[in-house]
Amino acid sequence: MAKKIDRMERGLVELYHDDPERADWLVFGRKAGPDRRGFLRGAGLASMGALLGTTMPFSANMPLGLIPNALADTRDEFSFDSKHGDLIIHNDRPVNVETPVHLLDDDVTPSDIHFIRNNGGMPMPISKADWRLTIDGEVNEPLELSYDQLMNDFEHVTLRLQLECGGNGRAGFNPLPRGNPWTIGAIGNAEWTGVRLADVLKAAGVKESAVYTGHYGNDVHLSGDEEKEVISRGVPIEKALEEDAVIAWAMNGEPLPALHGFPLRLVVPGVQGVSWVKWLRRIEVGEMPWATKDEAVHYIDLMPDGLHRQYSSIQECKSVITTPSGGQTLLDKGFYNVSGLAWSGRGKITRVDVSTDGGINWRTARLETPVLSKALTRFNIDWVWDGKPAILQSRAMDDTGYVQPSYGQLRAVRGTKSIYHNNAIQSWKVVESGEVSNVQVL
Ligand SMILES: Nc1nc2c(c(=O)[nH]1)N[C@H]1C(S)=C(S)[C@@H](COP(=O)(O)O)O[C@H]1N2
Ligand SMILES: [Mo]
Repeated sequence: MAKKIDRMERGLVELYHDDPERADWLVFGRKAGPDRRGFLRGAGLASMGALLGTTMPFSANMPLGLIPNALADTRDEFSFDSKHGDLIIHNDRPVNVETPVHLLDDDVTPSDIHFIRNNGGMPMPISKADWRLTIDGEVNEPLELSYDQLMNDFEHVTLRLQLECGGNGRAGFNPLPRGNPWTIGAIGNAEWTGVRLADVLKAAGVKESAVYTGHYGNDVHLSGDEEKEVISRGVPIEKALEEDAVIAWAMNGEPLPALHGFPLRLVVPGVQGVSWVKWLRRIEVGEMPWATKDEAVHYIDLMPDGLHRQYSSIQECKSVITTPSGGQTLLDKGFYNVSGLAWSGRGKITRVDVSTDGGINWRTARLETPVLSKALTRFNIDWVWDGKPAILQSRAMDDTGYVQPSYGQLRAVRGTKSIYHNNAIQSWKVVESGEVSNVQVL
């Protein structure tokens, strides 16, 4: 019955129907302790919880739609239950879920609407007691820390920080690249609690030769091959040693949900999400950057001086109007409070300008306080809609003086083959009926 699995064409639910053992393997992974492949067949959620023990995260933290559907052995559509509204599901194997921007109007993004980006299968749950974090490579004293050591031996910090996938905005590239077609909601603003990465690295003693970190998670390659790493990205060592990089165990005051990396994940502010490795088990301090030359060309960013540089993992200044936004309808002409989000990977937002006429005239919006570094900042501005077609845009500036570019400017620097870091000015078209939709303005 074990058929060849095509990763793009077959979803998890279908896979559970056709090949449940394989599906378990992909969902629950390799660190199985007693061999539990296939044991979930026919079991209910409650008995799964009992079998795994109460310290295990799945029964409490998996999105309701995923496991019950899988266990029910039906062909129902994958669904992701959230009391806050419908999320956009790009893929269910691996799980990739985007937040529609109109839901992103809380100061702190609730965990159950925060976007999810997985490259591989969920790892087998491991209790906090059995978890170990290794720090090795270019360090004087490699460490193997238990969860308790991490909690007890280092100072705790809580920070509100944006997390954005490097592929966020990919759907705006033309031609549309491969990969999840994120619109602009692969972004969230959670509160992360843990210990400073710098404190842990210093405890291991970083050598002079250190250039980069490599971050390893416990997830499973989609092929099921245990030898294959799902992904291991890191950051320049200077970034890792900054005050605000965190090894986190809590998101919004609760233990990390399974899908967001229980029990530990990295939080590397300002840097694309791929380095925020979940289910963190190892940090390797290395002498070489992780990015190969081929990879690096995808990350050419437009810099404040209008020049480009070869490689950047920082997410440059960006903004989007969330109300009104695509899919919404203005009921009548008249007064509106236009609001949105602005952020920068380099620091604080200093200004957001809004245009309602496709970029001819710009007015400066109000920023909601507190304006935090590397966290989403809300802005708003009053607008009287005269009932005629309009194009709404926002353009952010950060404290390095970087001004969010237009699509034209971005394209001039990168060409058309971009797949990451789309920080171009976003445009919403309003037509006479009041319907709002996405439009691309150069
Ligand atoms: N172990 C592991 N960590 C990971 C990933 C992954 O696939 N495996 N995806 C990365 C990517 S590409 C992003 S954008 C963020 C998304 O974090 P979230 O799912 O908590 O929103 O996690 C990063 N950490
Ligand atoms: Mo990502």
